[in-house]
Amino acid sequence: MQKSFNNNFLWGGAVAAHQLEGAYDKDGKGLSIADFMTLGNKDQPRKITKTIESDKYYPNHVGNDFYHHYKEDVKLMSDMGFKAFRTSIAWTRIFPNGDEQTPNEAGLKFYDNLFDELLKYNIQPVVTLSHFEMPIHLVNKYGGWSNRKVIDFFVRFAHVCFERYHSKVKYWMTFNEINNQTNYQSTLSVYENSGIKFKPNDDRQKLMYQAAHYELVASAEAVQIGHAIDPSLQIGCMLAFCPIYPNSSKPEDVLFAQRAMDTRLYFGDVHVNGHYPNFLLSYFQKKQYDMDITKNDLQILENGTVDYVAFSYYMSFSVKYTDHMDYREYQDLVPNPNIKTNDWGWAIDPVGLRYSLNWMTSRWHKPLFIVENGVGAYDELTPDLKVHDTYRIEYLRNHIREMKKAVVEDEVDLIGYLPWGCIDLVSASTGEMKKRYGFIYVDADDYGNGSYKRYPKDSFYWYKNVIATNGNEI
Ligand code: P53
Repeated sequence: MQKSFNNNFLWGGAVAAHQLEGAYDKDGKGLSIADFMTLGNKDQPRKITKTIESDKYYPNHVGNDFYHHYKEDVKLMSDMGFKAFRTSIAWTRIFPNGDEQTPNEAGLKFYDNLFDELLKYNIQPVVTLSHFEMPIHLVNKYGGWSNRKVIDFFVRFAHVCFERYHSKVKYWMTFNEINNQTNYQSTLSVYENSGIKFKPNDDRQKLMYQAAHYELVASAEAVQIGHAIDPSLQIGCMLAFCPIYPNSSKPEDVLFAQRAMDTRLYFGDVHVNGHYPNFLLSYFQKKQYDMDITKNDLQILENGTVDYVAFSYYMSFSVKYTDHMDYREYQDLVPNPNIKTNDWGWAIDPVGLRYSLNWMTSRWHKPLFIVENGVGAYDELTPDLKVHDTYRIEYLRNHIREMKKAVVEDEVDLIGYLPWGCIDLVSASTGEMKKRYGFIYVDADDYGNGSYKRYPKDSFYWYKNVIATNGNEI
């Protein structure tokens, strides 16, 4: 049994370009899918508009204005003792339209500056290539990831990034939460993952599987290119890991929960094993899906397996068998009476994190990396400019405790822990600023009003001590 975390355990935090940078049209940046998503809330989904409409508010245009505050923000991360900081490279800063031959130097320069700033404080950048922010031009001209041509555009982008930053960035991920689109009934999820806008008679499920296939091939190509450029690079996949529990011990519920997890996580099987699991190939046949999967694709998948599995962990799901084994995320989830939820209905389940770490270890035998975890909550800035976020500390403490058991008692191979939205940013699902995750409060409201000043919350000082004691004092 290990005593505690290794000394090289990567404590830190995570963000994504489109949710915090703002500066959506600065220095040659092109428009991304995120620039067309309006403000929503937990009852009112964000709208996806065709053009930028003057009477609507688009929160990602401003983010938390990190583009102009990054030096100050990195300094605050360093004050907390961060060893690693995860962000993404906005594809549209590098290739504004996505299908150009040559990259935009001003965009490349911004990330040089950001990575240099991090390295100045010995903070390792951890980088996602595609995090819900593909160029809108690729959507309008090619239909997003429903088009095979997009593979080449992504691979070119990945190539440029590896070439430019390989000496500064060791840990990479290809596609953020590639499996979120399992819920193909969610217009927003498939748009964010794959830049697909469904038409009324589309077979959404088939389109989703086809787009995901192209993404998996693009990912595997990128892995090979990255390794060829620099064999020391660690290139991983990234999954939204929500374990799915059976509603009861009835064998049908248990079997159905297993099928549900297999359906949500086959993406990981392909990334890690280099081929599709049989149950899914058989499912494609049953549905008579004539998928565009070539022999060459299968070869690429086989040769481009990932070095590690990164994942987000927020919540667990539960399912109850009714009359089908075909998991449909939009209708098959049931509430779990053993678990409380946050204000947005996400189930708070720390034990599920230990379960997940062990589940993935037994299935994939790869190093794991927690690159998102946290609880969205309403915060209040007091008149003396403090935020007493005891609820956030409690959530993170309980999750870190379970993570520690998985590392110490179960000997799971875990690279690090990067909780989500370490500085307040725009929510992906709702576009709100007030669904906050940060250790650092940003004074801005849902409509972009505010000073954008940064204030450490109580959780800032608590997390700083967790890192300083390498997880001995939680
Ligand atoms: P927000 C759904 C389920 C789990 C994670 O989410 C998800 C989503 C999609 O929103 O997204 C990840 O901001 C994602 C981040 C996102 C974060 O979780 O909706 O990788 O971009 O911000 C938290 O509260």
